Amino acid sequence: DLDKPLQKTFCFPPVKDSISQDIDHILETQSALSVDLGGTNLRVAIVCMMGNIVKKYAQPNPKTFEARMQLIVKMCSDAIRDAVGLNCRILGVGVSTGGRVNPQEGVVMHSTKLIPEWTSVNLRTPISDALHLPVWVDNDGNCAALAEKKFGHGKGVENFVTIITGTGIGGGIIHHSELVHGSTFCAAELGHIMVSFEGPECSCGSRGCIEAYASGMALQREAKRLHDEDLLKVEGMDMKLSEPVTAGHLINAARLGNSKADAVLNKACTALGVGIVNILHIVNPSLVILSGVLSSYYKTPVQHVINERALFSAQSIKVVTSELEEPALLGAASMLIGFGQPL
Ligand code: ADP
Ligand code: BMX
Ligand code: MG
Ligand code: CA
Ligand code: ZN
Repeated sequence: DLDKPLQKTFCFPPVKDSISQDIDHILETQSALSVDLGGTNLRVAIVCMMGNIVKKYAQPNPKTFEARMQLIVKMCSDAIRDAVGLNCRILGVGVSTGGRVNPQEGVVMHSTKLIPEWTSVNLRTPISDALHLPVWVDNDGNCAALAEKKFGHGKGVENFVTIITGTGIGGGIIHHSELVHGSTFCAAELGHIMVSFEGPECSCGSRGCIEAYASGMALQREAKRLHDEDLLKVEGMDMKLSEPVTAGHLINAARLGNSKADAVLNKACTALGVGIVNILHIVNPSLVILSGVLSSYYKTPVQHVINERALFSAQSIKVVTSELEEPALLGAASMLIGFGQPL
């Protein structure tokens, strides 16, 4: 039958031979442990080769060095135990942390008071010694950028930046497809872009940083201030006496017509937007990826500030929100897995 395509009849056997099946199985089960240390939370996850989070653990991030190191090792050990039953082979540990990080050495060089007792801390040696696994470390915003590059909106994009909002504001810059670390590992500390000489105090010791206006902690500070002055609650707002006041309450109050809450949020949006315009004028990325707890809230106002205040040539830059579940955790894992993904 000469019309039949040749390969269908002769070339590839329909069932893979057992060696290639074994290789596929080994590749599919390769996994990473990832750790993310933020101003509020300590998260650990088992992440498989394709970048899916198989299991996740979360605890409040302890305030002292000793307790934090102990908890990291404890949570990782528990995860390693669970990984066996989940058919995941752990290849190593990726750590994402706030602070300036030297990734070649696996050392946190310096931290703001958002993570206390976290300056000149070698993470690689003690974690590697305790778990008998290789360890990679980078800044959390930088990790978030790596995750976007490997698994998210940054796939195939040569120049982009990401801003991740949590307790603080983290940043990552991909320039010519590479992460920018700078001369003293302090590049892409985008939360500390200053948009006013005065402005609120920042956890870094300065004032007027975008983190001091628009981070989860900044909005929580303003929500508490309004609450203390009895100016937060509005008609129709559900707020229990026992629950802590958060940024979420501030957003709810503004939506329900609280003009004080609305003014605070407008300032936060403008500060963040102006900060991002400054970034556009320095590195000229083609894409800005917002992630973290407040990203969907900030997207439209940030786009608006860009339209109003960026130079004409920076107007076409796209602003998107991340579709990744946990960019910092995934990025930490991506330092050792996911190499099958197109870059
Ligand atoms: P981190 O990495 O800094 O530990 P996360 O990304 O885990 O932080 O986010 C926790 C932070 O998110 C809290 O510190 C708080 O400021 C903020 N947050 C918590 N709940 C809400 C909410 N409902 N809406 C907006 N922000 C929130
Ligand atoms: C702070 C700073 C950054 C970090 C950012 C986001 C420290 C300890 N942290 O600006 O390095 O990227 O917070 O951190 O110096 P998060 O706590 O919001 O996740
Ligand atoms: Mg974080
Ligand atoms: Ca960073
Ligand atoms: Zn600052």
